[in-house]
Amino acid sequence: PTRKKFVAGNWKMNTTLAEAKALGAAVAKGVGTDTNVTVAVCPPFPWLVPVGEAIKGSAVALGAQDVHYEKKGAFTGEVSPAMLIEAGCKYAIVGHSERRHILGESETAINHKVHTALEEGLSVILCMGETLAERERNLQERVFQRQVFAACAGLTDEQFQRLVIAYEPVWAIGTGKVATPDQAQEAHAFVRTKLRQLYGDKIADTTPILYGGSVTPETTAGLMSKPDVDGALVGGASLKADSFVAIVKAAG
Ligand code: G2H
Repeated sequence: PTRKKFVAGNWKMNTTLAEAKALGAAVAKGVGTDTNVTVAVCPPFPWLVPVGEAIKGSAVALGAQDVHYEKKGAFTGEVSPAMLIEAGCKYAIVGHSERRHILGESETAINHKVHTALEEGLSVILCMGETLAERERNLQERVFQRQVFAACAGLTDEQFQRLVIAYEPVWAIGTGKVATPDQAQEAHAFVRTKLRQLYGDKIADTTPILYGGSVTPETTAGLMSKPDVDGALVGGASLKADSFVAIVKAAG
């Protein structure tokens, strides 16, 4: 099965407003209107609308870095899926390791977020991946199984069509230590096999599985050459338009 490659930039808590607008505009210019790769940028919440303006007319879509699990109400500081849609987002990242490990986000909350975001019409980029301690004890497959299936419990077939999985080994995030193409392939193949066992061929064959963790233009082609690596979730290298656009080109 051929899955379209997908490259998303996760800007994290970076950029001034002026930098965000300039970065969005430069990415839009570099990517253009027609691409064989699905491309998204995920700026900080307050920059979503202006970055949406900056990428208008290009093939670049807008995503948020997180979303709340309730639809509205007394949740001070939180942002709902409907707000993100109105701000122009197509995607929301859910369960990024920084939220799991630094901000203490639970698997129950992540499952709830995935459900609400999909119900409200967003597509979800669900992150998962093992820590260094877990890999050293060879527990990564148990971790993938637990994280993916805790997050996906109860989704409908239609909702799975709007789910993208991102494998981000925690030891590779922002450390400059990228997983080898073989390590990524092994993890992605395991996740896909589990999707097949639990949800069947269609979901296993169509769900994109991205790799994230210190991806650079230099490492992209090797990772993308693997059959189960369908794209990249890019952090640090997405903050420079040249390197992000080079990753998009290398993925295509
Ligand atoms: C992993 C990745 C993007 P970086 O968090 O989500 O960041 O590419 O900086 O490792």
